[in-house]
Amino acid sequence: MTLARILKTVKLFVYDTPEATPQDTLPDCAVVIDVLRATTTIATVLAAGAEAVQAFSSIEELMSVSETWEDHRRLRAGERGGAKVEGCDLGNSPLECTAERVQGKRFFLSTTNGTRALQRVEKAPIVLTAAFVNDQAVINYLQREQPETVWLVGSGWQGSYSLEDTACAGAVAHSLLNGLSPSNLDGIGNDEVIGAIALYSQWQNNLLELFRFSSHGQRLLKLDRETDLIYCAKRNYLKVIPTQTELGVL
Ligand code: 3SL
Repeated sequence: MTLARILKTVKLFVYDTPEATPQDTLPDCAVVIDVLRATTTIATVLAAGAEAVQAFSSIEELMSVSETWEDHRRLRAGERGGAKVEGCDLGNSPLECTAERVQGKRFFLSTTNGTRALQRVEKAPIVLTAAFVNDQAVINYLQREQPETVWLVGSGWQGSYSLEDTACAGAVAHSLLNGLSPSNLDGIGNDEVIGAIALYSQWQNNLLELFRFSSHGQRLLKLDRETDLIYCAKRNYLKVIPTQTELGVL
């Protein structure tokens, strides 16, 4: 008798925007990425001790659901076009989410693209969020749990591609597949995986520079948010793995 290890191989797909994801199927695990800045903020808020993050694509819905929470137990964060939405306590800067501010609170969040991307895959059995600040924690989770099909979904900007989200997808794919080699072919679900790994490999030691080139990085620089870019470029800074339960809504 010959005995061998069963090697489960992950099948990875990268979708640069939520709109690019297939409509008729879902993966075992969807990882939503919005490096600038929604998923960086989500990881920061949870690491700082918020009770949960509840994400909404519409501000109106955020306002009406959060209304039922007492004032001292909630924070409302709303962003459109990079700026804070009137009537909210916060915009979408992770740097504003200190432990003193968020600890024990429910964090109601609506952003231009990130929360829309979450909504797109909310019915997947496992939904996680990733950014560079918590990339290693998410990679460790995927290596440990070994879901068979994984989608890495960039949030993009209003339907178009965002460099920083695809680079982060590339970081996760690079670790899970151990770089690109012919022995990894089984794990590559679509060509975007190869493109994302190539992008990440080119910029992995200079993420801040990449953010400065990106259209959303430039938008944030115009809004004087350079310190946000610097923070979002930190690698493996937080150990948190945001999942459906902690995200609250999904
Ligand atoms: O689009 C989004 O979801 C936001 O993260 C954009 S911003 O960085 O807050 O401007």
